Amino acid sequence: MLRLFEQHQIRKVQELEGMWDFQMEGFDGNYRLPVPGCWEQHPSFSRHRGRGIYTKELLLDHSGTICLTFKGVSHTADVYFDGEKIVHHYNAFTPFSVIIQHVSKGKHKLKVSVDNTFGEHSALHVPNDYYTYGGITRPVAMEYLPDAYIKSIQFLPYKKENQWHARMEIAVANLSEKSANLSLSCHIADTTIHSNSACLDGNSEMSFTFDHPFPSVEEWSTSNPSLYLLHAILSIDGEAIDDQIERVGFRTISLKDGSLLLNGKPIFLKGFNRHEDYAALGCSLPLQLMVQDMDLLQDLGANAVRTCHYPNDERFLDLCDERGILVWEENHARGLSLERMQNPNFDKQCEDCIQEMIENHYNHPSILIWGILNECASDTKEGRAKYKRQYEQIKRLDASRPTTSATCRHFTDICLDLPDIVSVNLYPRWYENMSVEECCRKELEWISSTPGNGKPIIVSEMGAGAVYGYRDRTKAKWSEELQAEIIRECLATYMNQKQITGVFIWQFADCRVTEEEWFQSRPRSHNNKGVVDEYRRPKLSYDVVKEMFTNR
Ligand code: ADA
Repeated sequence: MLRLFEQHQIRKVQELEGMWDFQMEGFDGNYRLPVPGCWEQHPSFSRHRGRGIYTKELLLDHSGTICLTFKGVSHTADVYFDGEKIVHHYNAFTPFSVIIQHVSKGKHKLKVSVDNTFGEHSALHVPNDYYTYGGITRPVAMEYLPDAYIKSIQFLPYKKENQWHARMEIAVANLSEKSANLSLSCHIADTTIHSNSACLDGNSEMSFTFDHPFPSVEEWSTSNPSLYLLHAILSIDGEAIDDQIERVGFRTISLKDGSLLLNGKPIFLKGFNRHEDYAALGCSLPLQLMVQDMDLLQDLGANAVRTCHYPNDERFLDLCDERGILVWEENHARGLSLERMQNPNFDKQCEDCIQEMIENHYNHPSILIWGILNECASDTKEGRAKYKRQYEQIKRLDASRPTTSATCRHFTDICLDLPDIVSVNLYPRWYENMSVEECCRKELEWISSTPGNGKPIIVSEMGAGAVYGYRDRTKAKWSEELQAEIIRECLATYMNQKQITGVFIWQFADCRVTEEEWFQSRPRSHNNKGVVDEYRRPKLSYDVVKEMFTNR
């Protein structure tokens, strides 16, 4: 399944899921692995970092133009079609596509070389407190494209004189040499809007823009997440040849007097940090397990999730849209030192990730914040220049959502003037040998002395580790009892501070970490701060969070 709703009625789409042929460099033998999937689920490759080759025969039922879309390949893909390299992509967490024209009917060979090694070629996938898996880890789609097709749809809802309106921008491309007489219609919420005809030159692109009132729609909210299908149909000389469906919601996000407003009303974020990671399946969760996570998040009383530390699978974001769960989505970066930020590939790999994240996820009503660069070198001048570039890039791509970045450079951060929201990762009684109250007071005092003063404040991380099943009534380190006590104390403090507009618990579920660098010191080679373990088995802290989130 590519999305939680059908994206086309006219365009023909085929999902390339199932068993692909596989070979691992340095290993003998031919394998068959499931796509989507991580190669780590195979016992021969469960701890292997290297280059794997996936191949699949494609059978085209007619000649023409196809578009191959990879929703996620971890972490670098080189794609070959009938032996010719057609696209290269870095980063496991953003989709990419490639169009191939003049393809003949019949059999063709698709090969994907996948690399999950660390080194200078990879500035963002590095040894870390989460695991970089290997494989074609998210779905793959093959689409047949007509000569002119719909390239993208952007939907921006807004209120004017207390009535809902929306601005819709639909980009189309003409792949043929010849010019085309195009027109476009948009169907949404019992309204149909028609464009005038437009002549588009061969090998060119253009956009149709509509701005329209929608007096009778219901707003999207956490309690009533109303969604609408936007169906755009492209015609040549009056004949419908292509279409695209997006699922949208009417809601506004704004900031006022240090609060975050959803549809003009202040909202307190009760959230979790959630890695895409599940026991033996790695980062390649099927829909069933995404739904289980969502059910647990809502059972816990959460109304928000942070996609730490990378853009998420669109199907999970679709679930957030449907359930009214608010999302802080962020580009791919965790804990990168200035030295790592100086990797010659860093800037482009970050900015490509931001571009692809916003281009592909712009229409999700659940996304309310764009984040960048978790705990990177925001206490250095050179680091600040990179933060500034990335915040500016986000605002160019989407000025409708506030920005933030989770910092751990307490008292030394020099970037708090840049984001719209100040976010801090706090670990009193775990990393910091101080009380929760003292830690909170000192942090708020510091923020008030910086350019971050007056901005909404989010505690983007708080928590403690507990090894599932380790019980100790004296609350020894790593016991479930200690974790439950620390989380209770943190929530009681942060949820009752008027300057704090949200809290994200670190973390929802235990996740695998790399065995290089200091991360190898983690018990079980996992980050054990989940309120559930990697199989979603609840720890004592689960009921503490449920009690405190549901009673707020
Ligand atoms: C940091 C980091 C998280 C995780 C956490 C921890 O705040 O942002 O990714 O590593 O610490 O568990 O130590």
